[in-house]
Amino acid sequence: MALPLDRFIAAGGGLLHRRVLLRRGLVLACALPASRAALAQTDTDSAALPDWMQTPGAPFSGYGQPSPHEAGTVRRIGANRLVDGNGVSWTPLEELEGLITPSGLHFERHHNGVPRIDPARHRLLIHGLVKQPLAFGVDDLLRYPMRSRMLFIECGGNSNAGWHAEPIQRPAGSFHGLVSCSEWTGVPVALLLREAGVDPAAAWVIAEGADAIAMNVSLPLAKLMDDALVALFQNGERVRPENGYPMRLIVPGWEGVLNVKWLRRLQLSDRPVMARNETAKYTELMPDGKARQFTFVMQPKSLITSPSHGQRLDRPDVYEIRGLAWSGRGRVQKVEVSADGGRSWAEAALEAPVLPCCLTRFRAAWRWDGRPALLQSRVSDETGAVQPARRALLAERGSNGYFHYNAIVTWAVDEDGAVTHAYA
Ligand SMILES: Nc1nc2c(c(=O)[nH]1)N[C@H]1C(S)=C(S)[C@@H](COP(=O)(O)O)O[C@H]1N2
Ligand SMILES: [Mo]
Repeated sequence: MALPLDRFIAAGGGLLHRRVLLRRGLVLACALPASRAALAQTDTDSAALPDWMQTPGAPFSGYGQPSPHEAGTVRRIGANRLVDGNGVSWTPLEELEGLITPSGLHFERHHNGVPRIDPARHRLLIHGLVKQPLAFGVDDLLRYPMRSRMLFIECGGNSNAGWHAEPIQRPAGSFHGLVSCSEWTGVPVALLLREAGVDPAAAWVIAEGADAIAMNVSLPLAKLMDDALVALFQNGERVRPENGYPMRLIVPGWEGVLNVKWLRRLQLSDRPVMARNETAKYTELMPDGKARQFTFVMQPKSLITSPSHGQRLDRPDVYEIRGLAWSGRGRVQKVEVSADGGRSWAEAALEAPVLPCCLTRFRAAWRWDGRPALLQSRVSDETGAVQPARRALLAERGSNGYFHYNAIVTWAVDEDGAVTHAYA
């Protein structure tokens, strides 16, 4: 590889300046010649045309499915064997590109399974401290002005294996994949609340779902008036049953549990309801023995998806490091990557669009010299919040943690190119 890459070195361990990515031809030239030769042969030799070019292809289909060759790209399921319908499924983040999660791969978190709701019989009730209680069917809501936003939803329990004493050895998505990103379209909650007439004494809203446990949580009224949606559409089609069909609450940037699925009730109140999921669960025990409650906003987090656990670099070469960054506080401002365990950092390129409370794709060029490396990414958001090192997070939160783990993730590359999870 006779490329003049040395003048692009931006940090230790072979990280290259992000402007190298604009000169992609230069960087990837070393990987191309073999595939180029193979293509030339099948293109010109008609006897060698593959069988799928010998007869017409399959007929039309009413609803498309991924190629059967991609059947391995599925959610990883972690069902709770003790409680029916309780558990999670993780998005396989390491298999995906771009920033939108295909709806069929959106992570799932159910406390009591996916209800089979007849949309014609489903109602959203707005009541409590309002002038006039109102009930909305799906057809009623479809007549209101709508908004679309690309937003992530992240479970407060995402990445919680990071609290373990030893680094968990699992693919990136099976560790951090309780986050997904969709385009959500629906009716601003503020429109519906204004129509019902908010009583000045109201300060909280209790949101409840139509699943068998009628899961409920409390939210500050101000957030619902600001930017919450009752979503009817996900990535252009109606919300999937697993994700809240026929309507769910969307609270941009806030903890997953607050995005109540199968939404059936918004009750305005002067106080929170103290539901199970805001007392016994989704609270954090701090080192002083007190618990932190109502941790609404998801803090900045980033993660390299390639190379990541279980992948292998087949030879010393130039690689594109790829990953995702997000913050519930606003836009991603900067992602830095390190190949030497955090001793030196180079700025990654951010792929447009960079939207508030939305996954953001980052890329960096890296020349791996075949020696052991420790890959990390660190995000800063537009409010100045920076993703903490694991040591700093543990110092602040102690070792009782279960929710809201957002520390820097380290992938160790050994001299054979094998990638594992490490603490650095
Ligand atoms: N009604 C209801 N809403 C719910 C839940 C639930 O079990 N029932 N799970 C919550 C939790 S803990 C999370 S993280 C998100 C998950 O949304 P998803 O399954 O669409 O990814 O939904 C929230 N809304
Ligand atoms: Mo969650």
